Amino acid sequence: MSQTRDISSPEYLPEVTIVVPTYQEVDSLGPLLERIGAVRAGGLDLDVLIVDDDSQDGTVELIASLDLDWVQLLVRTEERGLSAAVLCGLGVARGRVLVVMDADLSHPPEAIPQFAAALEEGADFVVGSRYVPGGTTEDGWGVLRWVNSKVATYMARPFTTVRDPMSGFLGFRHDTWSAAVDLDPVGYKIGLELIVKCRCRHVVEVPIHFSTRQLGESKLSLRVQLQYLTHIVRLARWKFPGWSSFVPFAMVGVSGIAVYAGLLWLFQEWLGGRISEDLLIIMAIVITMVWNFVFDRWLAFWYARQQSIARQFVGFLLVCSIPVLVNFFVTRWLLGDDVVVTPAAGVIGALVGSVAGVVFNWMFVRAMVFKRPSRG
Ligand SMILES: Nc1nc2c(ncn2[C@@H]2O[C@H](COP(=O)(O)OP(=O)(O)OP(=O)(O)O)[C@@H](O)[C@H]2O)c(=O)[nH]1
Ligand SMILES: [Mg+2]
Repeated sequence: MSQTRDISSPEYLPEVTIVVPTYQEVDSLGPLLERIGAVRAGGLDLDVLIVDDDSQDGTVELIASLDLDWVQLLVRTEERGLSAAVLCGLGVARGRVLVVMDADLSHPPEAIPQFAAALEEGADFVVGSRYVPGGTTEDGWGVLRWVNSKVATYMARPFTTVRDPMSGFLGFRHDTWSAAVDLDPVGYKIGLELIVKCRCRHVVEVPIHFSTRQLGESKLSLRVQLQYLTHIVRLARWKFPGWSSFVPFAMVGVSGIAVYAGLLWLFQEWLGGRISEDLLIIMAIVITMVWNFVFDRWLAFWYARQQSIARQFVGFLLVCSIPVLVNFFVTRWLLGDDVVVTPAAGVIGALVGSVAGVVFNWMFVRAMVFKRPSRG
């Protein structure tokens, strides 16, 4: 198979291209390529694309000295970052099947023929998995890392039922990758991004033994882990745009009730008797509206942040004025008739206003104030 082809010819297309992102992995690359070489010798037509972020640790020299015609090194000097390096590699990879794996010998290359077979049998995407029967991790994982991995996995649940969505050992057909839309990975978890954005339905998990890195240093910093949260939020906004907007909207609404009741109470304590009750309620309402506007714009209507804030604010005030009026009169009635005392009056007033307003506000604010920019 691989031996009979002229792999330097531009017409040559390997069956599998393995993309290996590296940053200071010179110690691992030799043993890794040896093991991949054995898989290749076993009959799998493959080439390897190493995407190195200018490690300057002898990687370039090592690859040159090994002189393997099925290994290509791409050095990126402009930027750094795992996901970007992987995307860069995938962009030039030519295999019919694409595999992504770490360089640090955590992922067994011997599993790659199984990846190819699963894709052949109809899988859209293959994940080398620690958490399916037969999959294992090495002893000695600290509790912290284990908890970290579990929490991250649960956070990925709304997007995929894959047991090990954090895995960096991935396989998919070239055409699946070509169909990806809006790829925008931050940080580390390119697998999750690809499963979601390539709209993969049939994901197969191949059990692997995940070895703890023996050589070189981990690049998994706290910053990278925090980026995962940003990534999850972005994915949610992409996959569930309605809910990702409504849930923060409702939460901001609830927070507004607390702010309103608190302000009303505070103003009564400070200013009660010195200014009219109406003015007091109006002050609390205005501040609460500013609060809701700021947080709604930030969290619920993130996509409209490029638009004019002044126009949005005026629109917001107009749309919200109806539930606000309900709020105002209910609070005034409760306070005026001494039916209940603050802060209960504030809470009840705001609750009635909110219930009246939440659906109304949601529909009109979305349609008239924070308009979605058209795609493309
Ligand atoms: N090109 C490139 N590769 C990176 C970058 N950060 C990490 N890598 C590579 O991505 C793979 C995974 O990184 P690791 O540091 O092993 O991350 P991990 O597997 O989550 O953590 P440990 O195994 O504990 O170190 C390795 O092959 C790294 O060399 C980067 O910024 N650029
Ligand atoms: Mg690793």
